[in-house]
Amino acid sequence: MKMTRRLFCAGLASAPFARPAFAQDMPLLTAMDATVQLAPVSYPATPVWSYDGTIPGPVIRAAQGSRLERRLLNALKVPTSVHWHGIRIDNAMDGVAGLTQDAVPPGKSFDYALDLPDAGTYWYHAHTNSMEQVARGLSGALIIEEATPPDVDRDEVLMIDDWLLDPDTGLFVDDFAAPMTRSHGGQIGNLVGVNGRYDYRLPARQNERLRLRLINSANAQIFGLKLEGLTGWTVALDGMPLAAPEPVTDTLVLAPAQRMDLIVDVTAEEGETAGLLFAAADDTWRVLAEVSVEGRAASVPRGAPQPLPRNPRMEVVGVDAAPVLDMPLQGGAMRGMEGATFDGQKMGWQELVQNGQFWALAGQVGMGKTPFATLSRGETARIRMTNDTIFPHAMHLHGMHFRARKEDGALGPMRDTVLVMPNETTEIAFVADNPGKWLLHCHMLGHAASGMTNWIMVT
Ligand SMILES: [Cu+2]
Repeated sequence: MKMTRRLFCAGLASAPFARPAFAQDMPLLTAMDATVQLAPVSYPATPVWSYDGTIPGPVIRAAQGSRLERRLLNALKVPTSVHWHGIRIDNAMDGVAGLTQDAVPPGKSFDYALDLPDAGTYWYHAHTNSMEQVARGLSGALIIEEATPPDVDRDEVLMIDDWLLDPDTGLFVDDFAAPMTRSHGGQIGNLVGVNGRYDYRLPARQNERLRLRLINSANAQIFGLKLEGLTGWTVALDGMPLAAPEPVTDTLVLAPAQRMDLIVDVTAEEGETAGLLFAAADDTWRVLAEVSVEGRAASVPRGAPQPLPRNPRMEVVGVDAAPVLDMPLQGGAMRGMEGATFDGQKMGWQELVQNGQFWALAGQVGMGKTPFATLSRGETARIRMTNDTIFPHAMHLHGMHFRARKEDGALGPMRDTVLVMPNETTEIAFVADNPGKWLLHCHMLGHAASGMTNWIMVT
């Protein structure tokens, strides 16, 4: 509480407005300016937008089945709101400015209170002008703990991000809205890091067992990852437990907003290189998080782990009989589209470009007045997303998790964000069991801001 109050005051000191009134007992989450050393120390520090003064924001841990309360206090000079990504949440708490709430003006607050039905790895981030606000640092991990956690020695959160910094000034390169990046793959940083550090290091002992909770909080970068000196199993995707742990044998792909829980045994000898590597743009593998091995925890590794306990409501039933709704993903550089509806008007490609819009979902650019689909509560629905663009898109559904349905009818793991590759079709199936207005959008945030955002209604 003392810490929270101190940060609260620090936030106010830098903000040009009067002290807002706030009631006592709800813990604060303060969106505030801060300065953080993201680049190596020989470079200048970076002014950021943060939660509670740190990049990433504080790790919020809560028990499955509990209720989480945070009072967002906006000490920034811009309006903001918080989205609790992947939580099957009460619609009013979803944090989407312009759909589920008004953005919180500077100096004002908003009380978030959410039930936490599912255990797993989630995250929270700004959902007002998120293309800029998330890039400037407004995100943090949200960890919902199982009543009976898996048998591991340590539980570590690795929030993977990239930052586009001017090396001379340390400032973020301020072209979040640049048409060039928004119409292409989105904004990719020139510095990659974990938990706010480009040189993240995790000390460990040989044969120690770690749970690694990977979160991709980057604006647009798809990370190809591999383990070195570690033997691992994937045990959950986007918070949701897999039916059986899957041995990590190949490159892991983590698209923006996706999460992946790994259980790893440290198999490297003391002094050997170990850690999480990522595929850099020049096709070399680079260390993302170094695991430095000192000493030994056990004489042998433990062998395959047990699956995590299931979450409730993980079945998607009645899929084969469910109607299929077509949602082509359209637009972007090099391919474009003939035209689409923006702001209630039919526009051709050139006119859309002049309006700073490059993408559409099923012929609709951005949120229209009417939803893409209206579903009855409890209904099973299928949405077939055909990627007619030459870029990958990480499609995220709010409020509910889905399973990808393969052509033979088999259902994939339950998750909330799926990567749809160019010229591919991904069909998602879900039970519309959560009433409200829910976004379905690309999590390449520049794409979302220039057309790739739609919504569905569950009544
Ligand atoms: Cu996209």
